[in-house]
Amino acid sequence: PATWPSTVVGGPETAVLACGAGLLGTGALWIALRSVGATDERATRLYALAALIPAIALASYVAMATGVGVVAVPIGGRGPVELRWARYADWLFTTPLLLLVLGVLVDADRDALFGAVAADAFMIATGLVATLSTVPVYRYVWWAVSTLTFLLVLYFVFVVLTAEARALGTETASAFVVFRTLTGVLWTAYPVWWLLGPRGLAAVTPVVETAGFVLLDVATKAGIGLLLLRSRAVGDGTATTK
Ligand code: RET
Repeated sequence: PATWPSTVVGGPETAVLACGAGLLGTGALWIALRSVGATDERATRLYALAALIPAIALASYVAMATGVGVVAVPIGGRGPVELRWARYADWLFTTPLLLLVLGVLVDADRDALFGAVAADAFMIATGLVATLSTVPVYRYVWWAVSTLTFLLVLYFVFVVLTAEARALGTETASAFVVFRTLTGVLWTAYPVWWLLGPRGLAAVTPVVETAGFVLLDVATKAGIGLLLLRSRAVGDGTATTK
């Protein structure tokens, strides 16, 4: 129809996306500036990752705010629903990087980390399939596939990485509990929010859905970076020697 894409650029959703871009850009810059002068090699690596994660998201948000990656999916009976796949491009890179941060933090076994990253990428890819499917029931089936894979990722964080953190000593173990909890709670909100949003049960409007994802993305991406900068288990480089 001639009216499509209606809300792509210039509507309230654009403003929300621009806010997200601003917050993520500020976060990336803040983390990068704060990490200047870090001498410990492992801390430097973690800070670089922590700055890179919101920077990638910034690119995705600028793309979404300017109308890139918008598709209209005709979901059975409901007519076209506008959605932005740029979000999934962001998550495809940033969620593995977030897992990498946790892995570097506790000196994780490479093979286990690789397995978790593979499961994570599969989770995002199948989530995109759920998002783009036009038959409602297929959307929920793919959502369920993605969520099952998400449980594998949680197992990795809560069981495998937790064991590695404990092996490194009490300080790293207690610092890791904070990162683990943040990951468990915030990541779980994503599939729930997807279900409530216009892609699922349509309990919330597209603008509210976008605002919710902005809050989650800022909390997970900038939040973890700021936590890292404050964490003694990172800054003084003692985590691996204790
Ligand atoms: C989708 C929908 C399908 C089911 C599941 C999902 C999970 C998404 C997650 C995203 C995490 C994103 C983060 C981003 C940035 O920092 C794709 C929403 C399970 C867990 C942490």
